[in-house]
Amino acid sequence: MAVPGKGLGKKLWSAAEMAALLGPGILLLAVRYARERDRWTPRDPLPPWQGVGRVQGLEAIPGGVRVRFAEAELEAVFLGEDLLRLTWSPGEALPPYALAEEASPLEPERLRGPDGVLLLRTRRLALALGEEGLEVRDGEGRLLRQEAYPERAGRAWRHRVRLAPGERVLGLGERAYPLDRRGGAFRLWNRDPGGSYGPGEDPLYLSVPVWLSLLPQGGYLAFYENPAEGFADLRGEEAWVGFLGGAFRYYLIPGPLEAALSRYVRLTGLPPMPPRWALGFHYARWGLRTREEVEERVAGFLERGLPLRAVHLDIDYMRGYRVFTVDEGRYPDLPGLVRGFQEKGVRTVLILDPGVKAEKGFPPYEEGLREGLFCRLPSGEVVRGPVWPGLAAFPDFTDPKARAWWGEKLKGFLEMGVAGLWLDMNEPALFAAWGEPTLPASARHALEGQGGDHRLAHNLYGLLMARASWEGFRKHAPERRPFLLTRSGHAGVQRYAWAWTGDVESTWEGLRTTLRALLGLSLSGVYFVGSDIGGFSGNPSPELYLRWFQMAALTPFFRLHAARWTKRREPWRFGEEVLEGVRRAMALRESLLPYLYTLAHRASREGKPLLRPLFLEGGPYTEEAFLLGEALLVAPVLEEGARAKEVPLPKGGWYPWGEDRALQGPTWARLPAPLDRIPLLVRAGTVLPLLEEGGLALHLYPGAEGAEGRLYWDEGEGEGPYRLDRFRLLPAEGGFRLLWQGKGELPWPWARVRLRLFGKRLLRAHVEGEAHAAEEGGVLLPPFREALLEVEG
Ligand code: NBV
Repeated sequence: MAVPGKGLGKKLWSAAEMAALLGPGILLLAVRYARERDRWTPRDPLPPWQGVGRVQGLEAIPGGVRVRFAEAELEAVFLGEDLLRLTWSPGEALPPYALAEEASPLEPERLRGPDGVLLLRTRRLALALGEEGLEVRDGEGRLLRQEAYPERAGRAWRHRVRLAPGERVLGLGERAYPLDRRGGAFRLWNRDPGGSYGPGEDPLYLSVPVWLSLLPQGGYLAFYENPAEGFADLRGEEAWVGFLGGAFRYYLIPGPLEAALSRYVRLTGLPPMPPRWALGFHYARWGLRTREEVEERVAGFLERGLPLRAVHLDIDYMRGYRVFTVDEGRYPDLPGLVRGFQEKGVRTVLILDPGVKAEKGFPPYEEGLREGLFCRLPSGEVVRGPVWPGLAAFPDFTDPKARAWWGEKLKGFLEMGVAGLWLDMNEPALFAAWGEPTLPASARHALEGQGGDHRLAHNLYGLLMARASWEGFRKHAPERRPFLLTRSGHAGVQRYAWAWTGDVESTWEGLRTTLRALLGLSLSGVYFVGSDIGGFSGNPSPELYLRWFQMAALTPFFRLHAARWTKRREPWRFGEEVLEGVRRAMALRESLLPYLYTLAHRASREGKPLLRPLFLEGGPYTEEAFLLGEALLVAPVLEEGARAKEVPLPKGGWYPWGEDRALQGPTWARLPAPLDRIPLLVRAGTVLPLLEEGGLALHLYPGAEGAEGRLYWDEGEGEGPYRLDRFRLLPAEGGFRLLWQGKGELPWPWARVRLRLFGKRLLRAHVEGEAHAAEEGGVLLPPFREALLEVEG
């Protein structure tokens, strides 16, 4: 981080502010470090950009073609009907950390156009190589992308991509910017904005070089497989995309975007199935100095019957911020604490920062030095930069030895029952009084033996810290599903960790920015995301706090957290009305668990996102609402004082939560948003599985053709038996037939199922000839294969 508390680059911290936060000692180190870092930052301006020259020759290769230009070479290879890979050389190909899949070439059809243009095509995608550039079309021959042949400047590459009128460009990871990135210029470089950020801050912690183009006819996805520092400038009618090093290699996938995104996620890795508890509510707070304080907070939730599933311990539990230690004085008997919480159904998650205190005699530091695990300067000296514990050394996670060592270090915590790890400061972030708050550009990295500098490896740091932690988790707690939460990452980080959006400001703008950051991550393949409820850095008003809570309850990761300098913000600190609103949001979240768990399963098997902007599925371009899975439409309240909201409804019927009448889209509907809830709608045609006291409920929301729904369930942890149930509601004489098909080894876990029908009044249900009368809340049935639902005329 540059200097906590301020948007970096805009303003330097006053010495007094910085000293107040970090202490005068660290302030001095931050000044000294910034000076040293500048000394170790090579000043090598880019040589002039040069084109690749004219085509000199062509050669067929498996799956495609190699084209020789005067100054470069291009390999275009199809790796499937919907996957084209373009690689320009010369370039420094790095180990394929982002990829999960090794696709093999697929033979395209090879044609020559009338003007000598070479055409390669599959059923879904066609590539045409012209004089000045290339064109990509979909299976119907519609133009998707036009790009000029690239330019090179030393190690750097860049190219121009034409933007069609009305084309929108999405993705690029976490951004404090509207989802349509056109009009902006973005840096692909993971950066800690320093303790607080708001709209427009760029870059943030987790950038992903993935680009989704939304065109009237569908669009396409481009993934640049390059972790080096890069940029995407979308201010004009042509975009510039470039990287300051690394190979210039990218993949193109045709739309529709929803399918393209799943394809990208299979390429870079499906997110694993999380433990079920992780979908519940988490509590965190920086600045809990003692074990008693943590216990008091946890008890506060439990005494009030607020369903707390996990508590996160921030850096305060450590001894002088030394990683892998526990301050026995302030946090005695951590194993006992973890066990005690677990008995109450609360899991413990511990924060880990990558910096290892550079202190003689501190075993992890000594080991790292001895085994050569830390990042070094070109001189061979270990880089030591300031973070929380003072000067620290940084494990080089691009070295398999360092990853294995890190994984071993987790053994103690995992064996004591710690259920998850929270990976912070892994951009990596250092305290620098000015300039780049990270390792010097010239710092060396192993990159699996190939070697390279920090400019190439920087964006991989968070990804590989997550990978090292994941591998350690699997090794030392093989019976449990890893739960990792990361702040930084890169393409593929979804294979290992969930992400949260860091130190956003506690303002209404911060809330809107958060929604954008969450959806931007989701559109970049990082599906399990959430934010600090109420914003990290300031004190939200009661209303902002509640609105944030309500939105967060409908995002994948649901956690309350705040900076040490903020006021206490447990739900009971804002008066009765807010507490009741929070209770309601939490109860809704708990009841949605079967639905969320099923979404998590679909993400892990099919690469389907949990959070989806409406336009991903053909709806309007809007940031006022989003989908949670296919069935739920959430319209968060983002404005102070609003008690109603204009909600965009895509095509089809939409049932406002709890109501019997569906609204017909496409339309904008004005829906009530009293303080105790935000607009939430269910898509007509849905069978929604919900958890309720004592069992499972199926809420039936018929559309014109009935309704459908699925449920995935297992033991919530490990790799034991599971079951998949499919429910189909079909219109029938006098009402509906509800068909239930289940498969899998896990026995159905609930004794009774409550059916609740929306849109029509349910009179009774018939199962195997027996009639069950419906009451106010629906009808209770034993498990069945087919039920006949009789409705009022
Ligand atoms: O560990 C302290 C904080 C943490 O609470 C927050 O969630 C992280 O984003 N951490 C940043 C380091 C210092 C921030 C000023």
